[in-house]
Amino acid sequence: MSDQYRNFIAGRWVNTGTQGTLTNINPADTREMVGVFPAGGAEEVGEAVAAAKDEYPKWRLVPAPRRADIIKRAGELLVQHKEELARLMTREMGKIIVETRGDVQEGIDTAWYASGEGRRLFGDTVPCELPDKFGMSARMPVGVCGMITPWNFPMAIPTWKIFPALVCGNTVVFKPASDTPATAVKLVEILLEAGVPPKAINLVCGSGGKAGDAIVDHPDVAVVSFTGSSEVGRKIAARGGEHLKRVSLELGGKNAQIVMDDADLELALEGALWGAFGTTGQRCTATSRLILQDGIHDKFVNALIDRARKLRVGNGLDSGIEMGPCINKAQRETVKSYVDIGINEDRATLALGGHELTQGDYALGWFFEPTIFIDVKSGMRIAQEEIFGPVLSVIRVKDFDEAVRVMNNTMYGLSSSIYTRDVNMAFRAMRDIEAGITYINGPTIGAEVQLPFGGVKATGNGHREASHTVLDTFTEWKSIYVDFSGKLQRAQIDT
Ligand code: UN1
Repeated sequence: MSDQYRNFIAGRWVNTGTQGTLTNINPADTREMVGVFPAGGAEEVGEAVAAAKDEYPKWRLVPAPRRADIIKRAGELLVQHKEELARLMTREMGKIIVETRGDVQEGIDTAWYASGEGRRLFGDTVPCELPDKFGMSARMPVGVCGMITPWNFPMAIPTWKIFPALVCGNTVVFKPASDTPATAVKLVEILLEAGVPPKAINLVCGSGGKAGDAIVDHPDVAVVSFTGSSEVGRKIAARGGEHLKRVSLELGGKNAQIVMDDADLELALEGALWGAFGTTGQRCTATSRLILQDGIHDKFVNALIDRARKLRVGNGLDSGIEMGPCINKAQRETVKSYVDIGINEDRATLALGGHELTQGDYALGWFFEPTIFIDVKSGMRIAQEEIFGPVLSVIRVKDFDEAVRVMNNTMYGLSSSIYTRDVNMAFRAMRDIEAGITYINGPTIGAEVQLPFGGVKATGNGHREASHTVLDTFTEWKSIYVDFSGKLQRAQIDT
């Protein structure tokens, strides 16, 4: 049974879109159409932005703790609907039900964190140079925020952006990925039920080229927050730059896990399997390179291949399944093309997998085998380019210095991990790895919302989501001087 989804624009649910209709297909069983939804473009974005702009002067004056109460209520509704949301999300994007529950949980965690900020939003009070003068800084909302989100975390990532933006007093135009509109509709329904004023949250489904670009180009959108590929991020930054727009980018990764000779190997093995094949490798933080020290390399590779071969691939709603399908046909083709590059161009050794799964029920979806390349060299394309699929490249190194050199030899810098029992090595890794996130004795995936999320180099442009650091994206600093001397006091002159 498929649903008819609608956009939510200027306080109304809208059935039709100027760009026609898009279909939402279950990637594990393409016979199932999860829903049909209208695709919007510049016209819908224009109406949505106008509504959000109209609501902004009212919403910014609602006290922040009251705005936060609404987000807290949204968190409670997410708790209440967690299971049904998780099931819907597995149907629309394929990752296993344990993971979609986790995705909703990350939204809940974000609601608690962001609502707490409604009673903080700290600024500074500082002494002034002149007598009878008071100085302070305060966070002010920015205006209309455009949120362009990916399909791999259809709940968590939109909440990372929308919840803090609303708590800060901004209004929102939200364009979810075309592959995951159903979760977006549910999130907007929840925000409305929680009490967000209808025009403060607008939903425009549609393609990046039409709806996404219209958001980036609209002069009344003050902030664009985008999560997706570095290629698209570069274009958004350039277009946003034309308008001197604030653009927060969360982009690609080529994350690596290092395993040193002294590591707890069983622990490192579990970490590598989870980091590489969890979410079918479709996380910005996925482990796509495994850097193994010489002494344990062969033993570790054998155990890894053995365990990865046994991973149960299938429909994420079925119990016991450990890895779902790729999101769609095009993504699976990309994965396959990288396998071909690995074999023919890079001349690495394909040690496991490498094929589409097409037999029996697998023929219904976009399944791909867990895939491992060994004898990979750091400069090879499969060790440099983001694949976004279940493909792991194993690189052998002789010592710690080489491991860190290989780790850093990428244009990206999102997540990283090292398994070692040597505290000195762990601290050197924390200092010397070029990445926004470093895990010690944990896999490259699994960020918690109370710490900043984001990366260096081509992974972003200096912004961080989550934590209190996200407030820097959604607020503008105001410095306030109160002179209660009753006379003109000239700074830097009447000292
Ligand atoms: C992403 O991959 O885009 O740290 C987000 C993690 C998750 C979020 C991933 N909490 O893997």
